Amino acid sequence: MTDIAQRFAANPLLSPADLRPSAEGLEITSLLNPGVFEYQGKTWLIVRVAERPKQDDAHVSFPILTEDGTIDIITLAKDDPELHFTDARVLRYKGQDYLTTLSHLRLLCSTDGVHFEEPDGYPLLTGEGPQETFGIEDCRVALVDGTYYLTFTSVSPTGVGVGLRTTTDWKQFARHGLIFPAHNKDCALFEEKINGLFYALHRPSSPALGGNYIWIASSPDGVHWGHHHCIVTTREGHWDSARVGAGAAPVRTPQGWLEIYHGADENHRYCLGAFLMALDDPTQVLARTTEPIMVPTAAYETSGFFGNVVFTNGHVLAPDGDTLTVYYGAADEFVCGAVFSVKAILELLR
Ligand code: MAN
Repeated sequence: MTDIAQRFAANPLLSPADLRPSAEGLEITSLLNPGVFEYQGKTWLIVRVAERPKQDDAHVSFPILTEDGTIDIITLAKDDPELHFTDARVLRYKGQDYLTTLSHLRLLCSTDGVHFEEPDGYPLLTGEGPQETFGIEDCRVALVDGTYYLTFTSVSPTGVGVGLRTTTDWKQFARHGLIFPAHNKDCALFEEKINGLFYALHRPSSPALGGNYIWIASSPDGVHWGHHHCIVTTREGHWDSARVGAGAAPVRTPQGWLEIYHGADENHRYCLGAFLMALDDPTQVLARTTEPIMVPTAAYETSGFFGNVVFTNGHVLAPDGDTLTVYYGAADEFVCGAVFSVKAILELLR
């Protein structure tokens, strides 16, 4: 067992009942996959809030956004022969895929990194326009030259892509549309430019040749991306055999850029691992962990909305350069925290 995560005793830090739904008639099914940043001396989470109407035995119902931002509820009889459930997260009806929940992003902050509260005066971030009618999810936050870059999953009937918004005060946001079109998610920007360029990890998916692999791209302005390279692939027979995707912004270490990533197997078990990229040219992967550094084992990780999942897209590095507090979604239902030693992760790289 190579799980080196020191889980918070207070886990889960956030459960669906801890926040209020965004609209009457909805309930929160999951609080998960927070982006993390430091702002005004506090630790902040931008958490994914997944909602749907209260369910009854005979029907499934789920919200979608209209292009002008209002919520429509779709209700289907469970015995409708044209309805097919893929898993707890996705269903198919008359040849069209839908999500069973609608996600928005919400800000929470904390002085101790354990107890989080919703501050007054900050907006909810919701899907806007035709590319986000099925919601926005799993936001990464990178602070580059004084601006916060928010990269998140934008979901709509035309697919799953990476949206970008930027802010300096968390009250006003500039929208930059999709920076990586469908099918793409798990986009993490580096917090420093390298040789004058922005860098980002991203995860296109290929249904035939290729797979769910981590790629890297660079950009002169953070909005227009090119020079794509595939750098981390899935490994047959391993814990990360079906899909891999980047976590939060890479951590600069003397040995290279350290990235914590998630890997899933054919049974949809999501674990965490790590890889290391060269400091001056992050398209070069120097090493990778063989075994996972975190495996879903706690009860709140093995059972929930979608069990056997630990998934991270946010962390805070302490001034000692070693203590990395990772916030993560557990079982697609709860927000949890765990501490890693950067040095201990580096020792597991091969
Ligand atoms: C997958 C899962 C879901 C997510 C959709 C769209 O099915 O990660 O949680 O809502 O993709 O991103």
